[in-house]
Amino acid sequence: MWKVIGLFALFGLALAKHENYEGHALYEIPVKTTDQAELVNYLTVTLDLDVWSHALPGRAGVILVPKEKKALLQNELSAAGVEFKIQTDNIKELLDLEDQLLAEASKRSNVSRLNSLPFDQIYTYHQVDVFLDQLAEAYPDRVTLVNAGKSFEGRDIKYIKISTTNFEDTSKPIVFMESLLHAREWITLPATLYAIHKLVIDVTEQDLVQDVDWIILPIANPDGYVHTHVESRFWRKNRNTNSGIACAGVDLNRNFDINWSQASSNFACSDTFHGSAPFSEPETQITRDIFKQYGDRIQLFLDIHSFGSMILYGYGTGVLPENGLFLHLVGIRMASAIDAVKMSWNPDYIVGNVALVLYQASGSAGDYGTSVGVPFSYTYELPGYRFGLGGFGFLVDPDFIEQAGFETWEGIKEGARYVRENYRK
Ligand code: 0X9
Ligand code: ZN
Repeated sequence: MWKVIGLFALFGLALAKHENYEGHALYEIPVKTTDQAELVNYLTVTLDLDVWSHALPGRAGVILVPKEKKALLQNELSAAGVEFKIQTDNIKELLDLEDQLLAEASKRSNVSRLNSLPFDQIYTYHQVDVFLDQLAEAYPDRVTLVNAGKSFEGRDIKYIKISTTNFEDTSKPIVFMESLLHAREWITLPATLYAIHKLVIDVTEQDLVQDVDWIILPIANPDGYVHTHVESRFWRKNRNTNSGIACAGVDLNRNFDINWSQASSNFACSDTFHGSAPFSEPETQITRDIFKQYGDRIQLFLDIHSFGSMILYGYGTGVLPENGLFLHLVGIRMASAIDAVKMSWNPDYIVGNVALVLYQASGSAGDYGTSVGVPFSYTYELPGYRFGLGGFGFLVDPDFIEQAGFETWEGIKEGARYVRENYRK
């Protein structure tokens, strides 16, 4: 009896939880020409739609559309002769399924001792916080926990330093990685946690632990991340409310002081709103200060995002950095290492300048790294892994969490080895 009531209560909770996405449909729009792509991108702006994947000839647009806007969008597309497919008519059902799959996985595994992290779950802000604390306590000779400051809503932003020489041997290069700058890109968290696991708990790459120092910031946007767990699963920005509650949030990956505001939105409601000034946000200031503090020892910076199976480098204006050829070369090496072990149904990684392969974007973390002299600064776009009957972008299937960590680690290793072999202080 209690079980039944419990089930209903759970079900009711799940219903209440994703109600804001009831009837939202996911459209796949495989445009054929640049004109069609431009139309789709124009419609997403004028109808204020949530773009999951930017439409380009040869790369389908994926767009989340609320019930009341479906007819409008379809009329416009049909009038222009643009074909489309509805991947799912009600994303809320998939959100409930995601909750259910993750809840079942967490029931199966034992998370009471987080220093043996099972990779079949997406950990909450609090769980990661506890994990980092415990890790630093358990491995004091190798792990230092840094509480770098507070987010807009006052949450601690913490990163760990991994070093066999307490960061004192300045002849070692530093690899700096962060994830979850974009809140909804959940699959990026297991990628950094997996790297931590392989560098501290289950070490198999001695050279990378001995000869490289690591800075890993798993939750770069804690407020946005918590918001995706308790309120809106597809929230992207931080939770700055200076422009009013209705249009909260700054896109942290448009807020860095590099070509700021050149290719981003000035409109607070936009998902690519760049904020009131460069580095207006405490979250981006923290990443900036890491670059400042560790200077030119940072040889490789990886800002982990999803989705799209891409390794991107700057600049987002389309101008190539001086070492563009080397950026491309190391990018290809990392991508090939991932491709060698990726799920066969996922596409090969694409490597290139963000403006050339995707779109123009200013003020990104990756570009900032390049602008302050990090020779190898990249944005990883992890794949969208299989979910239910299709690939549903940001949704996470627990069956592929470990795979995401494992395959991304192959790419990270390749990049880290390159800088290990080539960095001379
Ligand atoms: O648009 C973005 O911020 C990134 N894509 S996402 O789908 N995760 O939002 C790409 C940014 C890439 N920028 C540079 N490497 N410069
Ligand atoms: Zn992103």
